[in-house]
Amino acid sequence: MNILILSDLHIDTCDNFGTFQWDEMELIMQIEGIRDTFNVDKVIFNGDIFEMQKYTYDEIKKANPILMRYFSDNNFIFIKGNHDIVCDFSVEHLQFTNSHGQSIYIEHGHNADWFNGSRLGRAIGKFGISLLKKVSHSRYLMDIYFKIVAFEDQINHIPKSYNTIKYLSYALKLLKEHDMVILSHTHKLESHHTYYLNKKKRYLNSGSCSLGRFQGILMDTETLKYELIKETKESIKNSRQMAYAI
Ligand SMILES: [Mn+2]
Repeated sequence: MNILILSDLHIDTCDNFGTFQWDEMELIMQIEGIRDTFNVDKVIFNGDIFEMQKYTYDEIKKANPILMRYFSDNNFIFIKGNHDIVCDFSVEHLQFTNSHGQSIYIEHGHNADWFNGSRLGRAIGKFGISLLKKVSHSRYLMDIYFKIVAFEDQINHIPKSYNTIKYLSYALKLLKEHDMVILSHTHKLESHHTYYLNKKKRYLNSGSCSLGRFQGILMDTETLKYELIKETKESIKNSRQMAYAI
């Protein structure tokens, strides 16, 4: 079975407080292109798909009617992230075993940290965001906020606090039971292989499709062969133009 894993879209209401930054049709065309080209059997959205810390589901739906219709018309799987934990059609995690007995485990990954993994931590976070929304017109206060949650680098927009060994050790704990663990949440596209408990183990992170990025994982669940997708709105546009030129 070929699966496509995408995560951390943070679909919002397209105001300047959000980070989605995708045109609905452009995103749908990109997903459909990959489904066709690679014969994808199942698309799995691994959490933080809807930015429900900042907006209600209805607000998001109203701002993205084509995309939300596309989601409901297709048989996609949605896994809960810390930003859309209240979503009523998503599951906590996904586990399946292939015909060779290899176990593949997929979850968003916020349970690795207290702030996002506990009810109290998330409530504090949500309260902070509601305050921030009120002051988002102030450049001065927003500058302070961006200094606090500083990105590790300006190109990949990975928050400093997410680039830690914490998620690697959490993945390693899960790998005691599974052969392949796929997390998201950190917005950092990565893959690690290791021999652990006498078996080859793999930890992948599907990165993020926010801020105009298109990152994810394509995987054949039988062979566990995979490919990391790393594109941007611009690179997609450029390759389309090249195709037209030919
Ligand atoms: Mn998250």
